[in-house]
Amino acid sequence: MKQIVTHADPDLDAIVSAWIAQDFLFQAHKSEVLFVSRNVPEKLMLHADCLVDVGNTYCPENNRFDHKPPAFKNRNSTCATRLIWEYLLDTGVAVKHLEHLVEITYQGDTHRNSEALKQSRIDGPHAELKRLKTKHKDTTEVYRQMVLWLRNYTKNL
Ligand SMILES: [Mn+2]
Repeated sequence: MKQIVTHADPDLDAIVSAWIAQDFLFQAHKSEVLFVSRNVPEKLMLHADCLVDVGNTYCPENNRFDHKPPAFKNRNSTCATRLIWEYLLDTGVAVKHLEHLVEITYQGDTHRNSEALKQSRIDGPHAELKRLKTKHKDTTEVYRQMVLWLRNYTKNL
């Protein structure tokens, strides 16, 4: 069982990057996602199979995908979703079709603005995550339903 770690109260960047790790990085394995406080316990830092949007480390060959300092001087220069997506593209995994999702996730995570982001907040992934968080208290359930939604959203792209 592969263990993917991200942060508690996950935003779209944490959720999409964890989902990409499950469905594309570890597609041949069973995997689970753990949501931990921002100060990730040392043991998990060292032994998790993948860290996304936590850990302050960018080391793709070791499956560490965070964009916050000191990994990147400016946390808004990229996002966890973009980092794991670019790594998979570089290693020949078929993820090109996720480009639009990656772009709006990046824009939302780094306080950018665009028509595409506005639309996402109306009826796209940002809206869906907000809806699920209002409906469910349990993060694991929010994540589980968001994964189903993302698979459907991206299957015809
Ligand atoms: Mn992020």
